[in-house]
This record gives sequence, C-alpha cells and structure tokens, in this order.
Amino acid sequence: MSLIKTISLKPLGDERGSLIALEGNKNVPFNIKRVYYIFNTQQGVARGFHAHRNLKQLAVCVTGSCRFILDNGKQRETIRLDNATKGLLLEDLIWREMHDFTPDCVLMILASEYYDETDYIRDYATFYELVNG
Ligand code: T46
Repeated sequence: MSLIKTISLKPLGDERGSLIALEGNKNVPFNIKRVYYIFNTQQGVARGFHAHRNLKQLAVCVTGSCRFILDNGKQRETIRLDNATKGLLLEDLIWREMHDFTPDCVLMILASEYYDETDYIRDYATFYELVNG
C-alpha cells in the first residue's frame, strides 16, 4: 500500500483568479488546531528528518515546489508537491524529509494538534525500532 495519500483541493475560482478554502473535518480530514508555513528556504537545505507519534497534518505547496520523502520503516516513497490544489496527508508513524525547495516555495501545513516537541521522534534508529521492533 502506498504511503502517499493526497487530497485534491477544489479551486473556487472565477474570472478574477483562484481561491481554495480549507475547512477542518470537511475537505481537511481532522480538526485544525495549528497552521504554519515554511518559506525562504535556502538552496540545498533539507528539512524534516523526524516522525510524529500522534499528529495529523496536511501539507500544501501554495507556491513553488518541494519534494517529500515518506518512510514507514519498511518502504520509502517520494512525492513532489508543486500545485496549490494538491494536499499531502501526513498521518500515522511516518518519517518525513523535505528536499529540493524552489526559492519561491511556500509550504503551508495544517496540523491537528498544537506544537508539542515531545510528539517528535527526531532519531531514525528510535523511529525504526518503534515501527519494526
Ligand atoms: C513537520 C514538517 C513537515 C515551533 O515553535 N512551532 C511549530 O508549530 C513548529 C512547526 C516549529 N516550531 C519550532 C521548532 C524549531 O525550533 O520551529 C523550529 C523549526 O522546526 P522544525 O525544525 O521541526 O521544522 P521542520 O521543517 O524540520 O519540520 C516541520 C514541523 O516541525 C514538523 O512537524 O512535520 O515541518
């Protein structure tokens, strides 16, 4: 089964341009408690390199693009987010890395929980042991 779960976000555009609305428990499949965005990422920088114990997130590249690597400790898959109509669902115990940010990339992420550093697993060996042990 693929680790890549995407959601198509319907643009509500008219002749003036495009608009996408994100609503918790509607087109976003969880209650949204937090929104953050990553921008101005310097060339060659990769981010992430962690998993979450208990967090659902939806990642959307509002402009520009970046590449996600998802890893469940058994398989690794990659997806490029390059369209504001494509949301990547991040849930379960999945190791994630973000690479190849374009200079104009604005990566917006909706999260089901408030920020909690204790929810992060930032060591791959610990993650691997947890999912395979
Ligand atoms: C994720 C990927 C996709 C906060 O204080 N509040 C927040 O809500 C967040 C997300 C981060 N921070 C602080 C923690 C660090 O001192 O901001 C700093 C950078 O965070 P981090 O190194 O975790 O950023 P990324 O880009 O590696 O990971 C982020 C999210 O943290 C993570 O949950 O899934 O994006």
